[in-house]
Amino acid sequence: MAMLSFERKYRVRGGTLIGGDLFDFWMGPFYVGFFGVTTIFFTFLGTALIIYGAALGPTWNIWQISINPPDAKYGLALAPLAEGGIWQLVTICAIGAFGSWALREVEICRKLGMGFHVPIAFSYAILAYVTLVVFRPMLMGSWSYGFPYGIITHLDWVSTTGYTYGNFHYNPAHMIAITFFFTTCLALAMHGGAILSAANPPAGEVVKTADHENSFFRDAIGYSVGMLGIHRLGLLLALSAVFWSAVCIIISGPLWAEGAVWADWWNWWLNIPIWKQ
Ligand code: 07D
Ligand code: 07D
Ligand code: U10
Repeated sequence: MAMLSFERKYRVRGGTLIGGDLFDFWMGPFYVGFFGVTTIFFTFLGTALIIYGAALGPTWNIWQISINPPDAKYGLALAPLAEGGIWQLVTICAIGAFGSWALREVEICRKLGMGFHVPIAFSYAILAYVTLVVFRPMLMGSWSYGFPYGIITHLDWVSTTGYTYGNFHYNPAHMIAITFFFTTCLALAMHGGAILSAANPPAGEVVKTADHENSFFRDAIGYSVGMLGIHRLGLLLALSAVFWSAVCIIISGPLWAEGAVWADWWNWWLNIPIWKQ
């Protein structure tokens, strides 16, 4: 079925989570829905606040604009707008927009009768973000632990936070997260390569089948995970990467005290009785 006639067939009422038929329509290619309206609302408000924050100075240079979290002295209280209050409002808008986007995805899945895999996957990204700007700051007792909203300044935050714990590479959950990120790339490269090599041969050659793909990996590495399995694996790897990222930062400070060096965590290894003198 061509895309346009498919869309006509499936662009039907229903599947909404809230508001019934209200907003249950499309604008061009976009499904609107109640959560489309709330996405637009939070996005506009959040962007307007960032522009307001930028207007307060000191720069309009896109790389240097930074909306900073409040100073530690404000703890978990609301701060004045120009002293971190904007950051707090932008954070609320960001969570509102990301949450709305996820729920709009859920409504689209319900309309199409699909599983909720995509919104569940996006909710892992939201979890990582909320861990950085809500859960960890709350556990540390101050919003100042959130990262600043600026292209370069958020990198400075990553660097400073990393060195606060010595060499962040020794954080065991960071290691697990990185391994999952690298493995996700490996799996996607293998999968993209396998599909293109079988399904998109040079002109004049026959298209190969899933049996060819299975056989390739059985010949090469002795096992094929299968054509459904590789997609399950891909999702699992990617979600695990983000999950362990959230773990690696939530344990830095709330669990492994601020200023303590992650390398020292590995002392348990030196203290295992069989080789400890
Ligand atoms: C390709 C999908 C498209 C999305 C894009 C991002 C904005 C921000 C805002 C001017 C893969 C759109 C960007 C809307 C404009 C203002 C105020 C996704 C794709 C193209 N980072 N980060 C970037 C965000 C964090 C880190 C780039 C967001 C954590 C490092 C972009 C968040 C930590 C590096 C960006 C976030 C961290 C980057 C490219 C939120 C740990 C880089 C992103 C909401 C996760 C790279 C200058 C990309 C870079 C980079 C956005 C959070 C680390 C500006 C929106 C605090 C080390 N980050 N980031 O392609 O070049 O993502 O930075 O959590 O090296 Mg970051
Ligand atoms: C938070 C993004 C959420 C995004 C959302 C959507 C929009 C809309 C619109 C385009 C989590 C936003 C959407 C705005 C855009 C349009 C239209 C994703 C998020 C909701 N590290 N490190 C990680 C590596 C070092 C440090 C994670 C590698 C150093 C700190 C990952 C290396 C030090 C933190 C990772 C390395 C250090 C991290 C990031 C190598 C610095 C974190 C991925 C090879 C000196 C962060 C939860 C992630 C984290 C994190 C990888 C090096 C410090 C595992 C590969 C040694 C402080 N690092 N790192 O989390 O865990 O994505 O955050 O050297 O906080 Mg690290
Ligand atoms: C995959 C796949 C597969 C495919 C695929 C893909 C995964 C099976 C079949 C998909 C993959 C690709 C296409 C590859 C490329 C993708 C990437 C590299 C990922 C990164 C993507 C991007 C960078 C693109 C990002 C673009 C986005 C997010 C679109 C931006 C959207 C908008 C600007 C509009 C969003 C719409 C909303 C929120 C709802 C509708 C709203 C409107 C249309 C606007 C009008 C507003 C209203 C009606 C509401 C009114 C507003 C109000 C009341 C509030 C006002 C408030 C104020 C303050 C003013 O596996 O194989 O192939 O293709």
